[in-house]
Amino acid sequence: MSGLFRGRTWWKRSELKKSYDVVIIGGGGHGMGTAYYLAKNFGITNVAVLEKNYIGAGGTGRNTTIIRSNYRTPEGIRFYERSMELFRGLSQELDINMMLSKLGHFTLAHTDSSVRVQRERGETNRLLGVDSKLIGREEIADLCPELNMSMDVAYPIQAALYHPPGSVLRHDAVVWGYATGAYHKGVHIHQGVEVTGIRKDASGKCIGVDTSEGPIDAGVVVSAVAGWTTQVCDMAGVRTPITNHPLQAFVTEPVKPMLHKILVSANLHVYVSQTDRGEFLIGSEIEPYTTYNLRSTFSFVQHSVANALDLVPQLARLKMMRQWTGYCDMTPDYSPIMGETGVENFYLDAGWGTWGFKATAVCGETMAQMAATGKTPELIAPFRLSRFADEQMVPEKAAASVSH
Ligand code: PYC
Repeated sequence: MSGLFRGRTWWKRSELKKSYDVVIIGGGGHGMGTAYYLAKNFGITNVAVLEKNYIGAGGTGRNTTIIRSNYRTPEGIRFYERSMELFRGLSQELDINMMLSKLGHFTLAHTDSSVRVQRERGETNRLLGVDSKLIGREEIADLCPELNMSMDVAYPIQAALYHPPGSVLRHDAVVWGYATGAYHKGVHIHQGVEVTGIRKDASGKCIGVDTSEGPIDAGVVVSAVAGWTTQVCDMAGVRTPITNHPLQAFVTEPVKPMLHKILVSANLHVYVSQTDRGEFLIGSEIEPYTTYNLRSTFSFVQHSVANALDLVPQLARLKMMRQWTGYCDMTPDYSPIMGETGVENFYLDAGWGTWGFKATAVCGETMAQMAATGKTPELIAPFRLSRFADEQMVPEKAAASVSH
């Protein structure tokens, strides 16, 4: 028994049982959301969430906290819009203040081709009822006077996709809210328990997991481990096209509220927002190499500071406070992989790259439905693993975070 992380929670520790109806691997927002909606929507409470580290240790605790639904494909837009709907009611539902701030989101375009892409995104967004449109320089300057609109920079801002519902909310509150909600409905949450194998019967059907604390039988196993997906899938004999890249970010010292919009630049590959605490949160694109090394790099700081200062030069004198790195399980089309895996009763919630936090709520809801019914919910059918073999990808690169 690994005692390291036991006892950190405020709730009573549950006994690790030998058998559960559903075992969820991964105690991040997606895993906890799945457990919560299994209990809430389906009355299934004989559920264990197994987390090898502590709750929210992975991508859930290492993101920009941005939620938005201004994606490029109809499949992506519908999916993330459902997440926004769920997020809006979550503070009340889970009785924990998520501190949702509806700031509005700009995707800045600095080249003609980017303007075309943002215009197309806006049109598709509006067709599907999502508030988002291309705006020009004057309106940008009006809505965000802090932005540097000078023409005397390498890439002047030409236009922006403006998405007024774009918001930030507390990532820790989301995972702890779901965890607490699930716990009070009877779900067992086990921190410090590592999955070491996926158990199958002679026919190849998944029947449970091996763990650092012994084998556990399960009717259904859901993997929601983001950066660790390829390891868990290897245990199950499931092949995915995922590669794991590091993504870095940093925050400055806190100052008075100054920037009231969330900024992402499609061409400079940088994002900037000001947190409720007053810190500026700045980051850029994933690193081009694959690794499980979480070391921060100077080249990242150099690149993202230079680009952030092109956008908001007033930040020049702020001190950097913290820098961190997370893992991104990248897919070829920048859309997630959800649902069936080819191994009966083993389901996948993966491929979250740099866009996983905003999907937390809808993933919880849909993966719970998948685990409870064995049927693929319509919203996630386009994200099936088999789409790569069938050549039916869902190309989201133009709208997934800073990856343009
Ligand atoms: O999807 O909005 C996003 C995002 C920004 C930085 C990383 N992901």
